[in-house]
Amino acid sequence: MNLLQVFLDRTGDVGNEPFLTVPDGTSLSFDDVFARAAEFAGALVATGAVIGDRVVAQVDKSTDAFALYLACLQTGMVYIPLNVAYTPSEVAFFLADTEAAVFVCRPQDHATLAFVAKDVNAVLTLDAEGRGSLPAKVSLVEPYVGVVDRADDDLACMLYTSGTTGRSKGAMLTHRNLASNAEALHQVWAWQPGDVLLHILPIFHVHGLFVALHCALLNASEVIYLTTFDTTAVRAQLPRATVMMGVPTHYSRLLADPAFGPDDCRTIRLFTSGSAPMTEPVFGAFTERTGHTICERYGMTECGIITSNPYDGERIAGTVGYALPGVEMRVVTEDGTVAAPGQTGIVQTRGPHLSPGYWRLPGKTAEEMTEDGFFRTGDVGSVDESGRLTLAGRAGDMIISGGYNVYPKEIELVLDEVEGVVETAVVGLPHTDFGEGVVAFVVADPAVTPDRLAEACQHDLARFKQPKHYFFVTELPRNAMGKVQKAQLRSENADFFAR
Ligand code: MCA
Repeated sequence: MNLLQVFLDRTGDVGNEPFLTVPDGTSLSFDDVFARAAEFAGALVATGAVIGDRVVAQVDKSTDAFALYLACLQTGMVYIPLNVAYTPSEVAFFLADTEAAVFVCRPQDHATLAFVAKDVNAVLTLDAEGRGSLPAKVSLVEPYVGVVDRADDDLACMLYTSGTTGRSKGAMLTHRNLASNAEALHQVWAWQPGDVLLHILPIFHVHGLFVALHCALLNASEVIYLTTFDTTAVRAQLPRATVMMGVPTHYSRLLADPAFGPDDCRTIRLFTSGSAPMTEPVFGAFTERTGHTICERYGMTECGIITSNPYDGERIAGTVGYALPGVEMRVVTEDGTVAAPGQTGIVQTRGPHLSPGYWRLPGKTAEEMTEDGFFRTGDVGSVDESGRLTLAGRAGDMIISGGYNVYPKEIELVLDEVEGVVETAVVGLPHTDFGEGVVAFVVADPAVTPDRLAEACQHDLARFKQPKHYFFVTELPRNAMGKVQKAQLRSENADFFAR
């Protein structure tokens, strides 16, 4: 069934009630948001786009940006949201790879992006205040009526993720993937009538777009919709909310405000954290300061949320809890056998939440799947006797900075292209704000400067991926097999950001 129809059915009785409330207190009702989606759906269809066509959006967080997503569901188009931090060269890749029929960007980026979008049939604009050529088109066309029938296995969205090769892959997500994961989370987090969600996340990732907003829609809940994370604004809104979802950086920033405390959290019944590992000091300090125990859960772009600490039951620091209802999760050791309790191996998962694969990369999809249909997450962990998962790290060398995944290979490829660079190794070092901070170790001619390297990155890589520091070294540490020892680089410089 079309996921939008599920949301319409669940909110049918409360159409006039507040859904998206912005900080000045203005609310759009469920009916308002669905009506706006129907307007955008009409505009999308008027471009000539049809069911299955890809709509790529690189726009600021706004109520209209969310309505655009719903418009894609409504018309059976495939929605691909992009981080606004992506550079034109990154955007060019996504537009070409998806063969986008429609590209929606910010008006201020239009001049720069028009060239990279030259093969896209329709390029439209949308700003954070609801202006641009997409909204302008709305007045020229009729709103779309009805919701296109979709089979459970039809594509709803694609979200890009990278990998060891540095090449981005589009994780295809179906209506079933999204609906099943939202239903499971709605159940395990015990959503209740009257819940109000404080929404502080970007809406170009699984966390902010699906985990947070899908749960709110299934519950017909009001959402306090903040477009950026600002501690003062969050503290001002918290006392009206019952649920907040964040990444560890959000919680450590709240704790950094000495005035933040139990009074701010008096109405909250659930704080969840994910997208990056929550450290035990932050977890402990949060409980001590507020009396609330953060519920850490674990997910991935390819499958949404896999496990969560219990709503009723002990939430243990450093663990990510139990598989969600309907979700299978197992740990498999190097020799291919299912791990015994306590034994470490690669986490695998299977179920209705799991993506059918990577867009137009059947070989890559096959590589990540086992013969019996489990997906190899690449995360290393162990399960205890009760089924509780503890993550111990990652098989690859992916960095997580402030909840964003950063793939070293992608950065190394850019740095290696700079004239005079011999070789590079990019790693994440402990960082108090972002969890891990990106740095690069560079072997290069003396003529190569940090500015030159930064300039190359600025052109090709989103800001959050760019190294915060360049270490010039005469050689990279290698083992007997010639493999660069990134663990050694990390351990020898672990206190770099604290220095
Ligand atoms: C911003 N900057 C960053 C990051 N964010 N640098 C490294 N890592 C980051 N994550 C840089 C900017 O480029 C800028 O640099 C400076 O920090 C300030 O930028 P600003 O936009 O003001 O940043 P911020 O508001 O302070 O953002 C920090 C943040 C944000 C709020 C933690 O990164 C964020 O919203 N993270 C959440 C990510 C998320 O939702 N992840 C879910 C994906 P300069 O000053 O030098 O220009 S994972 C997922 O969906 C899976 C399935 C899951 O399990 O959840």
